[in-house]
Amino acid sequence: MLTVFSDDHLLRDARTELHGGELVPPYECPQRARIVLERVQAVGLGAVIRPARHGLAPVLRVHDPDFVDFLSTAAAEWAATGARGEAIPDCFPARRMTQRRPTTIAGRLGYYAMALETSITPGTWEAACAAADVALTAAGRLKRGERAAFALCRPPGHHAARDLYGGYCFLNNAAIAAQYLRDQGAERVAVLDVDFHHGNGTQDIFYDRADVLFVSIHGDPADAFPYFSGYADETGSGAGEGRTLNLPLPPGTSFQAWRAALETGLARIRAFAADALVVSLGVDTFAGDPISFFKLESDDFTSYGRLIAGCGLPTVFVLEGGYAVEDIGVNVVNVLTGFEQR
Ligand code: 6XA
Ligand code: ZN
Repeated sequence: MLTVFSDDHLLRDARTELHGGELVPPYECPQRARIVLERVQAVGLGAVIRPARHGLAPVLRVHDPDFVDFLSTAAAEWAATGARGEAIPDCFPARRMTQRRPTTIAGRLGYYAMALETSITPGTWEAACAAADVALTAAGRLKRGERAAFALCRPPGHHAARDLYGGYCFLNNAAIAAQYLRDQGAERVAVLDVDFHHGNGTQDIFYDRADVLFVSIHGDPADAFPYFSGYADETGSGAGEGRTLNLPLPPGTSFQAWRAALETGLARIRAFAADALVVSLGVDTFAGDPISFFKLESDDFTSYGRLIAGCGLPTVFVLEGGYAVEDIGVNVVNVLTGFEQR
């Protein structure tokens, strides 16, 4: 399987994440991508290529232009205020407050944030654009006849909505890839999100659409980030009614129970008769993950990679979360080699 990778992920190198009431070194760190790449090379998964530049047009197919403009200048605007720390908001358009967009950068941070652990830093925008190009390049390979491709994206993307960032995400790489597949001729695209966290951004982007199915298996939002999205009764709206399937699971979920949810999701994907599949591949379902509560072991990732292959669809794997840094390479690549075994 081909891997697409960009060194520009290194430009996303925040010093701080708000966690447990403290500013700590971010869980979503550059070593993650390095360790995944090293494993790809160690097992000889296939060629590793650099992304082609696609520009902003495919990004603007799923994101709001004002939001994209905000992301592209936020770090510089924040620096110009003389603030000593990294850019994080302090006030949000909560219930019964106006939803008008402020002029000042501190106000716009709160306007566009869906969570505030994620600071915006110089280089973040460039890294996010490179990650989108990685996903687009991998998706483009399917058109050229490849059965599957791996987009080694960093920063991740599935929490980024049409006009929201947060949860370590800025641009929604998986949604950008899915829309690109549509624009390149696929009539129906399925997105399967196996990250521990609900892909609220991907759900938001496709919620009222009949042509993109979104299936997500994740920690129950009653217990897990992002708390305000991912319940089973969120099923889509308008033309998209029935095109969102959320499979929330409780703390301590074993692979057996997780696999049963995957089978349910895969059955829905088969019934949808998609032309292509995008997998939001987070491995924070791992028992050793420091911020999550499922109990998958490394061999389980191989098993479910094989199950995903059973759909028989051209597939783009897009890297999302996973913070047990020592194990992230093995776990991610196990999914990919499991897929290739079938
Ligand atoms: C913030 C947790 C962010 C989770 C990000 C993630 N306290 N999403 O892994 O998939
Ligand atoms: Zn996650």
